Amino acid sequence: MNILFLNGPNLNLLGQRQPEIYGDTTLADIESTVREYAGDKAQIDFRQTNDEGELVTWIQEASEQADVIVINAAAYTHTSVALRDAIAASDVPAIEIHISNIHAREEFRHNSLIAPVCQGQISGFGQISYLLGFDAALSLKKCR
Ligand code: CA2
Repeated sequence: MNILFLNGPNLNLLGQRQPEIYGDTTLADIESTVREYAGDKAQIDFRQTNDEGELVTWIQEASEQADVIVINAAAYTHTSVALRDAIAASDVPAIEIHISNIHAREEFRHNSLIAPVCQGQISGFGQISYLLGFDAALSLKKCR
């Protein structure tokens, strides 16, 4: 079982700026927590990029490498038709995750362009959203 975690723009700043919204945990801390939580249940590939095209390429390549994608697309969630098309074209199921509750924030964050092409959405549990994403990925693989 291989799970590909993809993280979009500015998530490399986690723990360094706006802790009142995103907490004081860094993305590297989250990656370690996910790896520890996964144990030997799954192989974890954990990536971050600020580049929309790179995310698209990683999604396109995922069918060779991953059973499930867990994606925090960050701001591209709300803007990227390219990401939505890449997820829709992929034969690898994707689970959308967010640290904050996007529905409780500014109106422009309420709409996710990728939600309709993902299996489901996990939003608002802080860094635990990543662990819930892992659990969902595992269950999805078992029940398919
Ligand atoms: O809550 C989430 O996980 C988001 O995907 C985070 C995105 C935001 O655009 C989405 O609406 C919700 C922002 C990620 C940027 O993270 C930062 C962390 C620290 C300082 C600045 C940005």
